[in-house]
Amino acid sequence: MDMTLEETADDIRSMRVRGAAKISRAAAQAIRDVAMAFKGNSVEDMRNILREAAVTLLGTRPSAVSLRNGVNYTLAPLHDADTNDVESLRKKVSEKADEFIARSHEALKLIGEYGSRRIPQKGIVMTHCNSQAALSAILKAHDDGKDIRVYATESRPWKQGHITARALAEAGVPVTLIVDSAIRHFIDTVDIVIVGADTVTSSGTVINKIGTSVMALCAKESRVPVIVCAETYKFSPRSARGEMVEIEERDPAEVADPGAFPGVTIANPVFDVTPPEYITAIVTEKGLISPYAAFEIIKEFEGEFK
Ligand code: RI2
Repeated sequence: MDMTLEETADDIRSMRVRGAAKISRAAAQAIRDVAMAFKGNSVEDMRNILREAAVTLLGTRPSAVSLRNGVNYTLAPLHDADTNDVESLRKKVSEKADEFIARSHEALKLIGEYGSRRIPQKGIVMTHCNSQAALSAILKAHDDGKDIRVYATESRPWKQGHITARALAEAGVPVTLIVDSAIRHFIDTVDIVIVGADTVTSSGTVINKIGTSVMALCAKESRVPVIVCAETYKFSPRSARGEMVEIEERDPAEVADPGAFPGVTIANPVFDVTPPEYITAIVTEKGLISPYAAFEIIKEFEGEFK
């Protein structure tokens, strides 16, 4: 079923569709649908409609660079000097969207393979929130017969950890759901921390679900390696040009009913910032890199993602 642009934007904004990779694929698909549905004859009109669609989608989740990279990748034909009629623009945008989505799925598979090799034959993994990329590595390790158990944090306020815990249990992985504040209590028993990323900056800083930096801090204190699983399109070219990543702040009502707390300010930052010195390696579909090599990834893919 084709979704309208507004429906997709609304699904992403309200987090009915969530996860950095999923929202970027949904955005690429939405741009494709806009191109397919365009009825006019003017390529200029079509370009404008596609640009407006990009603005709508980019406004939905400000911290996720994957969204921007997915949209920019799909709309690259807008900059082709030789794409000057409606049909060729439609065809190229549609091909780009399909390419991006296929590339995203392929990346997930490779990250699973590479990331799983870092998981010990027998051991305890700790993860945060719900990351398809992190789960890909954990599930691959389990499929390969490794004897692993997982601590999955609840991940307040949205409790995406419930999705992770259920997915692992369904796959037959022994999993324990814990509250976010239990991280330090359990970290000494953990062999490896595996998390996802919403954005990786050129300096190797990882922006991921609020609480990730606390997990990384506790892991460093206990000498537990921290592996971040992130597709190359989660690396931010803009950060290499000095731009700061905006940390999304969502509705306070997601944390507690403001009406029940008169005079109280409720803050709801969705992501936090983990500096590179707390990260052992970042697993991309191109291989494992040191967080300090993030700039190299950005240089390699800058043309594609801008
Ligand atoms: P994948 C999610 O953000 C989580 O922070 C997760 O770690 C990250 O995206 C990456 O997820 P949210 O949409 O792309 O729940 O690995 O705010 O699935």
